[in-house]
Amino acid sequence: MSVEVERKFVCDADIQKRLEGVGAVCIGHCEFQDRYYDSADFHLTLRNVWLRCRQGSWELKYPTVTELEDRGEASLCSRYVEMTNLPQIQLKVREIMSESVNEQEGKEGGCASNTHPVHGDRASTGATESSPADHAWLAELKLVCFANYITVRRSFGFKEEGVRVDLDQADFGYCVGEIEVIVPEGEDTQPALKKIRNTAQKLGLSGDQRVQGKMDVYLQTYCPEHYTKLLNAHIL
Ligand code: V4E
Repeated sequence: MSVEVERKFVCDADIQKRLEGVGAVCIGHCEFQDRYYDSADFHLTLRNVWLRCRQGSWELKYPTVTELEDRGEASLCSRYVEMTNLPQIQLKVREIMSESVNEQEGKEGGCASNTHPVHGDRASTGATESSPADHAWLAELKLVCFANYITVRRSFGFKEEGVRVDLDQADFGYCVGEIEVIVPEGEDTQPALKKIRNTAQKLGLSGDQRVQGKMDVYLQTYCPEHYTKLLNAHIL
């Protein structure tokens, strides 16, 4: 497992020029669809746990212990564990879903009682693309797709090893940049935070306010009740 340390930033019209001006090189251009899953009462996301399927590959993200303990730079940088091994993801999700099952029983969900509205007319579970067996665990845990969007991403690399900048354009009309460094789980994240600070400085990113991610804007637009709950819980 690895930890993604990242800082989001507002993308302006000349960001690509500025990136090239500080020696960044375009290392790729891709498009991907993300489907995020949760229970009807948002058991996972209200615990800051994000389960998604990106182009058929599963990922689970949750904050590192340090992220939870030390919110010092949290408004600018975030540190999330990234799990990509499906059996491990299933184990972790089962564990989280089994926590306080009784406590959650009968509570109302943020968007709807048993399904979430999904942007556009795309499949709400994503189950159409794989065999039903692949999705049996989702059905068993009553997990449904609550967010579904496509991102067009341009990625830039620096000579300084390990720093990457992604410029994302989501299909619901939001653009955001991210400076990120991947750190093996358990390693100190301070050097990564420093690299991100240096890169931000070189790019002239002076803002000290937290920048909304794609999910913030998606939920604000398509699932405002749940968005408010996440804001109130200081998850977004
Ligand atoms: C972790 C998280 C969410 C899941 C989406 O994470 P994000 O890194 O924003 O998405 P994306 O598409 O850029 O994925 P990548 O390709 O980098 O893996 S949605 C909300 N969170 C929590 C969160 C937070 N509280 N603060 C910040 C700055 N980011 C994420």
